[in-house]
Amino acid sequence: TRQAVELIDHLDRGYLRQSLEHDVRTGLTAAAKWLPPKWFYDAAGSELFSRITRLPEYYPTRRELVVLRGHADEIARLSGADTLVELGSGTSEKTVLLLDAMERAGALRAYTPVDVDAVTLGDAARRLAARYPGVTVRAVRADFERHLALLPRAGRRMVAFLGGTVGNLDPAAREVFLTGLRATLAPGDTLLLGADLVKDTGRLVRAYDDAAGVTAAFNRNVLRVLNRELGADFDPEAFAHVALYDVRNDWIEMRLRATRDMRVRIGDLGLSVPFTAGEETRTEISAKFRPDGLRRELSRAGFTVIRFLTDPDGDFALVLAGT
Ligand code: AVJ
Repeated sequence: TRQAVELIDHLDRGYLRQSLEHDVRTGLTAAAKWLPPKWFYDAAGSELFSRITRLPEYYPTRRELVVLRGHADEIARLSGADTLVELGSGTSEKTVLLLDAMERAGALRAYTPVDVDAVTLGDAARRLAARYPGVTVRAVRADFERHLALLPRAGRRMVAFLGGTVGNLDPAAREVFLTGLRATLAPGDTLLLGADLVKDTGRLVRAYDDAAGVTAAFNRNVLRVLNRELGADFDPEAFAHVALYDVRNDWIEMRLRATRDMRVRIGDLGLSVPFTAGEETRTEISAKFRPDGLRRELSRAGFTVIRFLTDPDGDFALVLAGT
């Protein structure tokens, strides 16, 4: 028997196209060039990211799984949730640990994955609908920075934002995001937030500059996305992958460094972008948190921390927070 999956789409083609055009024009005409990380994730980029999560150097995914495996039942019980909403759900690999725990608690009624990629979203939604018959799967295609207010409100919800993706937002954007999310929660709803923690700089840098060069390929992939989507003529191999840890801001920065002078046409934008040899374009920040700072940010956004969990090595945090 096939389970019906409901798909709610808040991203028409025009919306994605407009935000891509806007981001690229803004970022590449700035004095210090930058591109937002959300454009890494086309099919090839999502596949590269999934390879990253299996790299020996990339600890966050495995550490978060350790916390989830050890505490899923506790999280399900403390949250009291019957509905799981997952922001940036991707392949929903970690999700089954939470859904199984909610099912064991006898509470599971609905799952709402939220992602920008329709294919990933549809696959995950169908797979989980088949695994949990009787559970309402309502997939929402949306940009979690823009469409929080449009998420389904039914049930007692736990909103999971895993993987440390919150670290891709700069502090100001994080405050807007957390405050906006808090405003959409009803009494009894909870947030389950995954956040990578500050640690030895060498380990941090290696996690974003792996020996096999997968992260480098992931970083350059954004240029392939611009070539395809905006008719640009980047030579991705003319850019070097750079990963550094900014100790003042507690974040990893990924950059693409031009290895020679060049001029890149972005056909669809009617733009010609000059790069000088050695010039760096920032493509991602990935913030690393200190437990106190993370608690402070959550409480400033109006959350109450219910449980602050980490793996035994203190590498990665999973925070359950209430209203
Ligand atoms: C998916 C955002 C959590 O910041 O660690 C992995 C993305 N970038 N390697 C992260 C990423 C480079 C990842 N997140």
